[in-house]
Amino acid sequence: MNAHPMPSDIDLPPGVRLEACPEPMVRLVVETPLASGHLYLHGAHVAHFQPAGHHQTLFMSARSQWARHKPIRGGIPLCLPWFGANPADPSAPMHGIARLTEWSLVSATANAAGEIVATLAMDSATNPPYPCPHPFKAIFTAVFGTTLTVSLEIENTGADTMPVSEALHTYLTVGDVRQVSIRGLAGCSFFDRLDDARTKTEGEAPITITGETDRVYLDTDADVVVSDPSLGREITVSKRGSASTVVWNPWIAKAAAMPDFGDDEWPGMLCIETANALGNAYQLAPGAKHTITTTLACGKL
Ligand code: TA6
Repeated sequence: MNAHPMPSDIDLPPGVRLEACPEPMVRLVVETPLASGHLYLHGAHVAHFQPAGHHQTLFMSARSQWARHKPIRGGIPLCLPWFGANPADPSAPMHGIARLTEWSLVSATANAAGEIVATLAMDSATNPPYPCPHPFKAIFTAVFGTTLTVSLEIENTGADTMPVSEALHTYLTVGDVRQVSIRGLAGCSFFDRLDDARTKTEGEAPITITGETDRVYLDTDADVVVSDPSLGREITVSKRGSASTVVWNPWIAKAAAMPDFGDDEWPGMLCIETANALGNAYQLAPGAKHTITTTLACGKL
C-alpha cells in the first residue's frame, strides 16, 4: 500500500501527536486530561475514544484490515455519499467512498474547554478510491473531550442535484450485547433488513438484542441510550442533521462470515448509527451543503 504521507506543516497542541501506526497508516493521537483518542487519516476514521474515568467507548476488531481501499473495522466508519449498496451501481463499494479515502489533515487545535478539535477534508475529484457519479467535497470534524462529537459536512460541487444517504457507523463497546437494553426508539417505524425488508413499528419496551439485528429506524431525531449492566455504564448517542438511526449486531453466523471480524467478537459490540438512509435519503442541490453530527456521552449506571 502506498504510505499515507505524514503531514508536516500542521501545528499540534499539547497532548496531540501524529504517528504512523500501524505502518504505513497515519493517525492523530489525542492524550489529554479529558480523554484519549485515535483518528486515522485513512477514512477520517475515529478508532478509539476513552473519556477519563470510563471504559473505552468504541469497539475495534482485532481482525481489522489496515490497507488502502479497505475500511477499518470498528470505531466510527463514515458512510458517504451512499449508505449500504449503491442502488445505481451494484459494483460500487458498500457504504460509499469516504471510509476508503485518504483524507487531509486541515487542523488540530485545543479549545477553551481543553477539548481537541481535529478537522479533515476530502475531495472526490482527488484520487478517489472509486469514481463517483456526482462530485462532492466533505469536511470532517471530531471533538475529543469528556464526550466525543463527530460531524460530517458534504458539499455538492457538481452541476446536478445529487442523491445522498449517509451514516456515522458507530461501533460501541459493550460488555455483553445479550444484556444491553436500548431506549429512545419506542414507537418508531423501522426497516428490518433481516425480514424481507418489512417496515415494522417498535414497541414501547426497551430493545434487547437476541439474535442478528439489522434495523433502520426512520424519521427519528431522538437520543438513544444504551444501558450496559456488565460494564456498569450507559452510553447516550445524540445527533443533529439525522433522521435515521441504525441498530446492528452481526451475531454468530454473520460474524463468522466477515473476514475482518473475529468470530467471538459479536458479544462485545453494538452499532448505533447516526444516519440518513432509505426513506430519509435526501437530494442535495448544486453548491448546497448538509451536516450530520453525533455525540457520544458515557455515564455510570
Ligand atoms: O449498518 C449495518 C450494515 O449495513 C449491515 O448490513 C452490515 O453490512 C454492516 O453495515 C457492516 O457493513 P460493512 O460494509 O462495513 O461490512
